[in-house]
Amino acid sequence: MAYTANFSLEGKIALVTGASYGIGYAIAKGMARAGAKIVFNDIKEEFVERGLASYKADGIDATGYVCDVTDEDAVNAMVAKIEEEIGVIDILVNNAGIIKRIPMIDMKASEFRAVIDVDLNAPFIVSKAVIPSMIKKGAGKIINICSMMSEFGRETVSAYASAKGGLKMLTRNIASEYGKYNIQCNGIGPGYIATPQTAPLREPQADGSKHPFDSFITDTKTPAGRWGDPEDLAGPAVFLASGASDFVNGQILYVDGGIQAYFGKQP
Ligand code: NAP
Ligand code: GCO
Repeated sequence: MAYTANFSLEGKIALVTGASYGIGYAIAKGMARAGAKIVFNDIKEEFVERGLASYKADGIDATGYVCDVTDEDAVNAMVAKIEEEIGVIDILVNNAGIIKRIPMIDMKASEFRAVIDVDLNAPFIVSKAVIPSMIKKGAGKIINICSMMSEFGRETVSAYASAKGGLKMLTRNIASEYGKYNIQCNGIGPGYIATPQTAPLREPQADGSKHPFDSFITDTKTPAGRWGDPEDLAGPAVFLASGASDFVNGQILYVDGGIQAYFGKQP
């Protein structure tokens, strides 16, 4: 048997949350290419439909559900429906996420709570919903999409950094509590990736020049000298979803073009 068979996801069912587009979509596409059956959700029917059309165009027979990942009853109902219609979820990717870029002292508590709800409470809710069947099945893979902000702060992202820092520790705790059931829970920490979420940071200036943050990322902070593409995350996700990573547990795999290793371009 070719060694690459260890990276196969044939016969596995993968739920990727918030995967109509962006990072979730790229991860789901990579997992489909490795043989997984893709199931995804989005908060709006129109986005689920749009996602299904994209998957179909890419030759992927995905199944989509409308579900707000912060709504525990809706998540439990979705997981029960998936188990009834498709089968037990072997791989969960907690990808759905939001960010609000507001200086902390200007941020309303409700805005802070909204980010924590999607980026931290929801991975707890969805993981809690899928783990019992993984225990019964005797195996499972959970991948939490963390962030550079699981390690660093910066201006205006207090809620997001708090959530993603918490998600790193939730990842480690799930690994600790459920590793004995052959469930591996790891994180992926993307660097700066070109998606709708970061579009405001790449918006060209009125005079057509690069956004200062765009230059900051490409010219000062990232050794690769570029923004990441969502596709850059697919291979690491397939690895963490496959049998090749069965003894990897509680780790955050940073896919950041070298940002974390780099002090920053010297003057
Ligand atoms: P994105 O383009 O904003 O996509 C986020 C996805 O999550 C959308 O499909 C969105 O659906 C969905 N979503 C949001 N709230 C939801 C909810 N309550 N229930 C269900 N779905 C919900 O973001 P992205 O850049 O692809 O990021 C995906 C993940 O990677 C996020 O967790 C993000 O924090 C993380 N990340 C991103 C970067 C980056 O540089 N882009 C770097 C590190 C980590 P709607 O369109 O319906 O809102
Ligand atoms: C920001 C960006 C980042 C990225 C990502 C980096 O405003 O700083 O949105 O937070 O989304 O999380 O890893």
